[in-house]
Amino acid sequence: MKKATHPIRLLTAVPICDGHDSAISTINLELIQHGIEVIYLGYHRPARDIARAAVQEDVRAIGISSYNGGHVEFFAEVRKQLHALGGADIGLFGGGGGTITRADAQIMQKNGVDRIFFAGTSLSEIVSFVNDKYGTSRSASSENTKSIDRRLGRLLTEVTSSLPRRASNGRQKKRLPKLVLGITGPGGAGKTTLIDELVLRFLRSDPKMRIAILSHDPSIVGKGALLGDRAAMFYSQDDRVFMRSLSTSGRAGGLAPETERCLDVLLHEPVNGNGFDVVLIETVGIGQEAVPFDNGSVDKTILVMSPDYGSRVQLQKIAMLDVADVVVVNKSDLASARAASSEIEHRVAMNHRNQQVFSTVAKRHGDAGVDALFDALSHVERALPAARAADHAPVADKKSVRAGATGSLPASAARRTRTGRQAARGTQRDR
Ligand code: B12
Ligand SMILES: Nc1nc2c(ncn2[C@@H]2O[C@H](COP(=O)(O)OP(=O)(O)OP(=O)(O)O)[C@@H](O)[C@H]2O)c(=O)[nH]1
Ligand SMILES: [Mg+2]
Repeated sequence: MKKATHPIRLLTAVPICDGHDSAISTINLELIQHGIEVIYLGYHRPARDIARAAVQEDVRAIGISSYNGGHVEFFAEVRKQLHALGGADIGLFGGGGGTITRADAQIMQKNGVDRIFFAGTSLSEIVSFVNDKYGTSRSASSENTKSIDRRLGRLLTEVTSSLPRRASNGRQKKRLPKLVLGITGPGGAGKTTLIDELVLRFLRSDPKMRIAILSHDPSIVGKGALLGDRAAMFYSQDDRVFMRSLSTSGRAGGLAPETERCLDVLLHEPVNGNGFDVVLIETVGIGQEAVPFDNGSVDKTILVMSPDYGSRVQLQKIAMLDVADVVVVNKSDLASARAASSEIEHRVAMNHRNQQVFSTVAKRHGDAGVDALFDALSHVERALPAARAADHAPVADKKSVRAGATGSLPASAARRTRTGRQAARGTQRDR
């Protein structure tokens, strides 16, 4: 079989009712140090969430660390869910100290588990197994599956590979009324936690709503990466949410070289049924100079900050503060938050762009600040169809539709023709 040209992608997790994550954290680290991309789902994860995530991420295999018993049934359930979701060709392996006996392991291997590792195994043996077993490219076996997650997962792999972009066969690039949000901010500010809370609210607001998330974590070209945003997500583990984790492959600025192609697939590919209503893009933790969505690819940019940015002087240096449509001061439960909010409000007021500032506690369920942010974003989402209609209308019509919308049109309508910064400014003027 052919040696794969891209890093092996694995998904790792700890089963439901099990908090033993120390072993898998050590193993994750060893794997990424050997050039493997690991999407870590975290602990206390049901079989369906593990299988769904593996299919969406289009990983080569799933590694499960299981210590609290029930492993024979649990691994079998993951295998069953993989079949149901069109991911029968995804490998499954794992370990769990002395909890998984050799007799159990034999049963598990009959049930579709590739290998179980026992206490005392060296980490290098695990890495060798992964390289030997999963280091070859796959044949495209599940193209006929009905599972949208599977087909979309495979397609994203195709467009993120270095192979030339698959021909689009002249498919119509009709821009449906979908809200695309770009969420950025320094590492650890709470971007993922906030996205998860927004996803919960979007899902509740409409029982038919489908959401896509493109999430980024850093990596160096040709090296492994820990793609860990899924571990901080709970509500986003839902059949109506499609999430894909991307590594930046050394690209500065917050996004990956393939982000735009992935967004194009999420917005326009026919495999995606009726498409997604909301697409959220999370950047890596950014530095002061980064302006990740400056190409106008999103409707709204949200800068998430934590109160511990330093002093007022630091605020003068953060480029995104000039560009973001919305600034979120997260972690408002911290002592320094009140002063931070007023400093940030003062700072953005100097831009004269009516940028909105919200104070949130994303880690608190049902937080009023997150509710207020969500309300503002849903308002933008509701205004999108009119905005897009205006964008597709002849020039003369556009003027009348825009005027008729009482100045509440979002920047999105214009984003194919204006730069992100221009679009963002237009939005603020319109509001
Ligand atoms: C550390 C530990 C804890 C820590 C966990 C810290 C953490 N965040 O992970 C703490 C103290 C918190 C803890 C709590 C509990 N624990 Co505990 N814990 C252990 C202990 C001592 C070691 C596990 C470990 O991490 N080993 C280190 C790893 C690196 O070594 P290893 O296990 O040999 O792993 C190797 C292979 O198995 C393999 N491997 C393992 N996972 C994977 C995954 C993949 C993908 C691959 C490829 C390979 C692989 O590779 C490793 C490299 O050699 C075990 C006992 C034991 N010796 O196994 C009990 C043990 C697992 N715990 C146990 C219990 C009962 C509990 C508690 C319920 C105790 C209590 N009453 O509160 C709680 C439950 C916590 C929870 N929420 O689930 C029992 C489980 C019994 C059972 N299955 O019925 C055990 C077996 C102890 C015992 N003999 O009673 N525990
Ligand atoms: N005190 C406090 N902690 C929070 C809040 N929101 C998130 N956190 C915590 O901050 C840490 C980082 O949260 P994430 O959501 O992973 O942050 P992130 O910005 O996505 O991080 P990266 O993707 O690594 O850049 C986690 O431990 C969260 O629980 C909050 O409102 N208050
Ligand atoms: Mg994150």
